[in-house]
Parts: sequence; structure tokens; C-alpha cells
Amino acid sequence: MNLIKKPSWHIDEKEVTDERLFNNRRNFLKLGTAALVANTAVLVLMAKERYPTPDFKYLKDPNPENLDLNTWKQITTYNNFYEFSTDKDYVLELVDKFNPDPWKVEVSGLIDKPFTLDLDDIYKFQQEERIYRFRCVEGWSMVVPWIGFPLKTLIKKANPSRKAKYIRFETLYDPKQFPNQASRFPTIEYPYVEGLRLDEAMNNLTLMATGLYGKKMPKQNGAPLRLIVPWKYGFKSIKSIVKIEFTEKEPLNTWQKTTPNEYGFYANVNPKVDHPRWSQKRERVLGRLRKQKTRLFNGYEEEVAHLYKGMDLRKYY
Ligand SMILES: Nc1nc2c(c(=O)[nH]1)N[C@H]1C(S)=C(S)[C@@H](COP(=O)(O)O)O[C@H]1N2
Ligand SMILES: [Mo]
Repeated sequence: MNLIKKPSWHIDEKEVTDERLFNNRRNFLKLGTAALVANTAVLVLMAKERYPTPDFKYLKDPNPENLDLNTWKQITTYNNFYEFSTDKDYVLELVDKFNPDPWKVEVSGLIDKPFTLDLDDIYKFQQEERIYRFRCVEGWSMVVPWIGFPLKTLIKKANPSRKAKYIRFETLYDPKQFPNQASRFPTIEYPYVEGLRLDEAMNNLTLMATGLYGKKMPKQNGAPLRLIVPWKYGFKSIKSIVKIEFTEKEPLNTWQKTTPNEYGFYANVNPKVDHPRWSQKRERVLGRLRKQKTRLFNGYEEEVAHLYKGMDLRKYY
């Protein structure tokens, strides 16, 4: 990874998390110290004005790459969330009836003892910031400062048995809150299901995301708890999770079930394996005109390539 050295003010910034501050944090690196101090003060004031109460206390990304973040607006107004709409520009208009508080997540399957997590339990996990690239299988991408906790912390708490080889996730099923679940001819079957191999789930990059830009997860982005697997296509990153089950067999995920010739279980980002209907070589970053090259494992090869050693990535797509 392309690491940047943390400047001394990094810690003082605390929970102030306005997107301008985020982006300027990067620009500061190019400035002298005096200008830097002055600018920090001004920006902290601006940030406070706009987000008076940050929702979270969290640890800053320990390994931030020097990436240009997409804006809050870009990330929260263009969404894939079929439970509301298949139109990415329209999801936000439909989220009003969705109430992710209170919430319960059932953790079950091949573990010591099943348990449930409520919102308090979820927010009690040490929250961290992770700045990740995010690549949708449709060919668009973005960079997001997620907040959350590593899935492996939850796995350790669950203490799965030796038999457990996979994790299966389910989104909430409630047609009263999700209009497309009440549709007579839904595009996909509900509830939305996803899965990971246990070693993928244990990887340090795999995040249970609870927010972004220091704010709690917006409804349209999968409130209150969603998965983020940055080296896989976006559809693996299941939203609004209510069930987490440890299984022996590979779970059948929604998109594989819907169109198995187009979508498989693994869905690792790979510019060399085209979608049957389009190329995966390039991607359009939200807000940019020129497309950029897509990277193997979305640029996280160093962290995850070992998980697929000896596997034919064309076969396990
Ligand atoms: N439950 C559920 N989770 C989902 C989806 C969905 O339709 N329903 N869409 C997936 C797809 S295809 C993508 S690209 C991402 C989009 O996340 P975003 O709206 O936060 O960008 O969510 C994924 N998780
Ligand atoms: Mo997607």
C-alpha cells in the first residue's frame, strides 16, 4: 500500500469529520506547518458548524492510502438497494418508511451459543475508520471513509466450531419498510443473502460498517449495519443485516441464485474476467469524467491474493 506518514495534528483532529476536512487533511500534507495550523482551526470551525455532533468516536484509519475521497453527497445519493428501487438515483427518495432503530442481529449456526446484538451492542465494538475503494460490478466506483469494526472481532466473540467454513448474511425482510419486497414481480428474491468463506471473513480488511464520514450509516447505504469487502464487487457488501449464520456449506447468494451465468460466489474484482455482458477492464469513479483502470482485487492484492492461491479465478468468479 501507498502509505502516508501521519502528521502530528492527526490526533488532535478528533471526531470532527466533515468531508472538506477529510479531503483537506490530504491537501495539508503539501502545506507548511504555519499555514497548516491556521487552516486546521478554520476548517474545524467550519466542520463544527455543519456537523455539530459527530455520531461516533472512532480510531482514524491506521493505514490511510492517499486516495481522493468521494463526497458525502456522491456516496449517499447514488445507491444500489433493490429493496427500495433498481434505480440508483431514486433510492434516497424511498427510504422514509425504513426505520433501522431499534434493530436486532441474530448470530447463529455452528457456534458456541447463538446470541443477538442490538444497536448498543453493535456500537460497543471499537469503531474504526477505514478508507476503501469500492467497485460495483456495473462498472462504477468510489472511495469511501467507512466507520465500523472488523468482522473478525465478531467472529471471535461467536467462537465458531471447526465445522464452520462459511458465513451467511441476510438483509431484513419487511415489505412494509421495503417497497420492492411487496412487489408481485420482484427483480430478485428477498431477503437478500450474501456469504463469505470464513478465512475471507477473518481477513483484516473485512468490515462490519456502521457509518461513513463519521456519521451513522445513512439508510440508503444500508443502515444500521452492513458488510464491506473492498476487494470484491459491491454486491457482496450486503446491507441492513439481521442474520449472521456460520455454516458448513457455501451459501447461495442472491445474485448467484438470480443469474448464475453472470454472478458467482466469489465476485473478486478482476479486470481480466469480463462480465458476460460488459468488460471489467475499466471503471468510472463517481464524479469523474475519465474512466480509470480496474485493478486485480480492486488494488488489495497484497492483502488478499493468498486467499485464492491455486484457484482458477475464471472458474471461481
Ligand atoms: N440488501 C441489499 N444489499 C446490497 C444491495 C441490495 O440491493 N440490497 N446492493 C449491492 C450492490 S450491487 C452494491 S454496488 C452496493 C451499493 O452500496 P452503496 O449504495 O452504499 O453504494 O450494495 C450492495 N448491497
Ligand atoms: Mo453493485
